[in-house]
Amino acid sequence: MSRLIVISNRVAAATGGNAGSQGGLAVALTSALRECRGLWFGWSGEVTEEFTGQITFQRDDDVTTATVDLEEQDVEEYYDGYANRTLWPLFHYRIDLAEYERGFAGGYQRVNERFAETIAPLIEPDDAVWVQDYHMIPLGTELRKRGCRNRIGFFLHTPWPPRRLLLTLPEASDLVETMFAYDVIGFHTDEWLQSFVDFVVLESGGSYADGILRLGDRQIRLITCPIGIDCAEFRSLAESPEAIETFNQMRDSAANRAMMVGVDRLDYSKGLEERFLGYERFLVENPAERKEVFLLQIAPPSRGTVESYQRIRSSLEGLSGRINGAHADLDWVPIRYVNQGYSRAVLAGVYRAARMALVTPLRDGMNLVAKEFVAAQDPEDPGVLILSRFAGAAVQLKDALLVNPYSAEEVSDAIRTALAMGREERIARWRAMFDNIREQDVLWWRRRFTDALFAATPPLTPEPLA
Ligand code: GDG
Repeated sequence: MSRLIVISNRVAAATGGNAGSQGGLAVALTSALRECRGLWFGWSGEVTEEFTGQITFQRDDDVTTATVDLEEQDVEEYYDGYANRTLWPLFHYRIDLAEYERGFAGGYQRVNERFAETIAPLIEPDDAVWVQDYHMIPLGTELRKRGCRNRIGFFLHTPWPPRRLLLTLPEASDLVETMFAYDVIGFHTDEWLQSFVDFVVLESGGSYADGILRLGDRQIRLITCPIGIDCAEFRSLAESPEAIETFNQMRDSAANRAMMVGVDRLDYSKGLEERFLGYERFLVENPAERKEVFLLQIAPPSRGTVESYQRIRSSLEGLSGRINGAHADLDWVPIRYVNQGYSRAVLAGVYRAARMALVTPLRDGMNLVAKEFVAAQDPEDPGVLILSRFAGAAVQLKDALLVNPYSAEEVSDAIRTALAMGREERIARWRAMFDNIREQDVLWWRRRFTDALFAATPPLTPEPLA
C-alpha cells in the first residue's frame, strides 16, 4: 500500500485520540495519514542556533510526525518575512501591505531547500507526497532536483491572486514555474484555479483543457477541492456539556438581546474594521432596534511580530472603543471585543447561542468559521449567516445572506434582514447550507484530493527539473 507524506509549515501535535482539541484540517490529515501509515513533516516551531536537519520523530497510533528546528534567520526571512509579509498580503490582494525584499525571497528559497534536503531521504519509491500551502510553493521542484520521481501534489489554502497583482512580485514567474513540478494542484474554488491558469497561460505559455495544464511535455492536473469541516464532530461538540454551559451563559448574559458573533484570527484579510463600520451604520440607521442586538467579536491575535498585524490590532482597539463610547448606554454596550482564543467546544456553544454570524472577510480562500457556525445551529431554530461574497465559502453557501463586505450599507441591511427573518426562512436556508456542509466535509475534501493524487501516473513530470 502506498504511503502518504504530508508536508506543511507546521505539524499538528500528535492527537492521542483527542481530535476535539484540534482544527478540522489537522483531524482530516491525521485520519488520511492513519489510513496510509503516513508521515507528516514540518517545522517544529522551535529555533536552533544552527540548522542541522536533525529530525525529531513522534509516533502516535499509525501516524508519525517528523519535525525540524529552524534558525532564527530562517524564521525571520521565510516565515515572518516571505510567507507572512510578502505572500499572505499579496495572495489576499493587499499589495499595499506586501513587502518585497530579496532577503525574504532568499530565505524562503533556502528553507524550502532545507526542507527538501531533510525529507527527501525519507521518501520511499511508492509514496505519494502532499505539500500544503503558500509556505512551500517551491518544495516540489526542490524534491525533483533531489531525484524524487514520486507523485507530488500541492494544495493552496489561500486565494490565488489575479495575474496583474501577482506580477508585482519581482520573482513571480520563477516562483510559479517551480509549481510545474507537481502532478496535481488543488484550489478551494474555480475562481482561484482560473486565476492560476490565466497567469500560467499568459506568462509561461501553457495551455489548459479538461482539467489538465500542459507545459511542453509536462502535464499537471488542476482540481477545485473546497475544504470542509468535520461536520459530525462539530455537531457533537455543539451538544457537549462544555458547549451547553457556554450556551446558557451566553443566553443569560444576552438578556433577551440578539447576539451577533464574529470569530476570526486577528488578520486584516478578515474585514474586521469594515464589519465594525457596517454594524455602526446599522446602529445609526435603526435607532429603534439598536439596543435589541450586540456584537460579540472574538479575535485571538495572530502573527504579532508583523507590523501590519500590530497596526490592525491597534486600529480595532480604537474603533471598538470609539463605537462603544459613541453608542453605549447605561444597560448596553454594542460591541464585546475579545482578544483571546477559546476551546472549540466553547466556540460551538457561542455559535449556537448567536442569532446571526458576521463572516465578512475582504478575501478568504475558504473560511471555516462560516461552516462551523452553520454546523453548530439548532435545526429547529437556526441562526442566520451573513457571509462575504469574497470568501471561497460563498460558492457553496449560497443560502447565506451574501454581502459585499466593503459596503457598510449592505452589511447594515443584512443585519436588519437577518433580525427580521422568520423561522421558516431561517430553517430553509440553514437546511440547504447544512446539507452541503455535511456532504462536502473535510474527509470528502481530502479524499477528493488524495484520489486525484494517487490516480496520477508517477511521475507525470518526466525528468527531474534542472
Ligand atoms: C486558512 C485560510 C481556509 C478561530 N478562533 C479560535 C479558533 N479559531 C479557528 C476557527 C477555524 C479556524 O480557526 C480558522 O479557519 P478559517 O478558515 O476561518 O481561517 P484561516 O485561519 O485564515 O485559514 C482559510 C483555511 O485555511 C483552511 O483551508 O478556510 O480561507 O485563510 O476553525 O474555529 N479556534 C479555537 N479558539 C479560537 O479562539 N479553538
